[in-house]
Amino acid sequence: MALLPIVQYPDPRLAQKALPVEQFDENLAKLAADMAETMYAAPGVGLAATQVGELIRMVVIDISEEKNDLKVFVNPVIESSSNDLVECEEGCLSLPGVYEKVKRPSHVKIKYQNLQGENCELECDELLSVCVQHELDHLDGIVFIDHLSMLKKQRAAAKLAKLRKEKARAAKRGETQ
Ligand code: K1U
Ligand code: ZN
Repeated sequence: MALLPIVQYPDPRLAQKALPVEQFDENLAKLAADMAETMYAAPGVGLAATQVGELIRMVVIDISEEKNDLKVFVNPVIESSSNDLVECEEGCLSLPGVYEKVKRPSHVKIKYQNLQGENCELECDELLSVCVQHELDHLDGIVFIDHLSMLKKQRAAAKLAKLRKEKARAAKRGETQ
């Protein structure tokens, strides 16, 4: 397995729409395993193939405390969404250090394929629902700050740039963060 570099905002690849997976082979399984390793190491609770520069429709998610409930969704589609919305604070491994509240449907039902190409369905609520919607957005070239007002989005992007500058300065001084 291998750790993959995570594409950072505003890299234009994050704004591209990913293509459907057609081949369910060992290369796909290897990418899923590498994405899972990368997600656990970050650490994060989800990762879309887009975030590792692979523009295909696959995401990995594990919201368990023990990090032993890996879910791999290939060609996922939201079949239905609840009318009620919830506001949750979200983060993103492509925008490290930026956290903002986003309103989304509280429940979603998804259809997807597993790594063997079998058709599956899953009802999602709470953190899984938020995470699924966040990761599926990545496959459509949407990052969570795209859901904010223009002003809040600009502030979030400015905060990210400031954090990066601080990190670069600290690295120059030989500090670790
Ligand atoms: O898409 C990503 O970059 C992953 C993202 C998923 C996500 C988190 C929270 C709300 C919506 C989507 C992350 O995992 S950010 C890191 C994070 O939230 C986290 C890290 C360690 C433990 C628990 C959460
Ligand atoms: Zn993200």
